[in-house]
Amino acid sequence: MGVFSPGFRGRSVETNAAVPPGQHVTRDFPVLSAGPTPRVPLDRWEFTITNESGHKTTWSWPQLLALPSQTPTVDIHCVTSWSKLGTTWRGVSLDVLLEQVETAADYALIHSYGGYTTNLPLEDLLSGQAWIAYEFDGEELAPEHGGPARLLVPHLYFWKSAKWVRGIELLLEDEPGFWESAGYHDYGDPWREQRYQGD
Ligand SMILES: Nc1nc2c(c(=O)[nH]1)N[C@H]1C(S)=C(S)[C@@H](COP(=O)(O)O)O[C@H]1N2
Ligand SMILES: [Mo]
Repeated sequence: MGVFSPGFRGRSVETNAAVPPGQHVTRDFPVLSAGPTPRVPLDRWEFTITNESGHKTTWSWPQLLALPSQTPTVDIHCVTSWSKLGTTWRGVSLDVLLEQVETAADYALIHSYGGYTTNLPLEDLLSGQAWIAYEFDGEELAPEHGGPARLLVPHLYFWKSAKWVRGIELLLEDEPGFWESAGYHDYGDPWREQRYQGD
């Protein structure tokens, strides 16, 4: 991050340098959902990690909120070409959740309420790179943006940040999710412009 004079913020060379190739900065927060917004009452909400042997570790809503949280400020990059810089969230690091799970898996398939899925290597969920986020900009996460809780994995294109997250399936072999099965890139690194299969 460079140093900005206020009048130039948003147009400066420094700002453009912070955006991956083919992306433009927006100040809006567009909503991109492949289907209707699922509504899950908090007393029935749960989040489950299933390991490769089928063993399940489940957190209720109060159990999730009782875990130590972090407030990452990160840039997000949608494959449709908008990037939003400096977004602030609150959530539980996947390091905290996965610490409670025994696994030798290399891959993760994320499942959402409503049926959306997306895949990524397990290591991309670790080392301070991913959160189960339940606040955006100091407010509870709005339903259209994935509330009550979504995955936040900002170093990959934003389709990997599954809204209305309900669980993670740990797998020995990679399995494509919803957009990955429809021709989008298996990994989706915005800095390498991995938008589609073959990029
Ligand atoms: N469950 C679910 N998660 C999802 C999606 C979706 O359709 N369903 N869309 C993805 C895509 S393509 C993007 S760009 C972001 C959009 O998040 P937003 O609507 O909060 O901007 O959510 C991702 N997570
Ligand atoms: Mo997207």
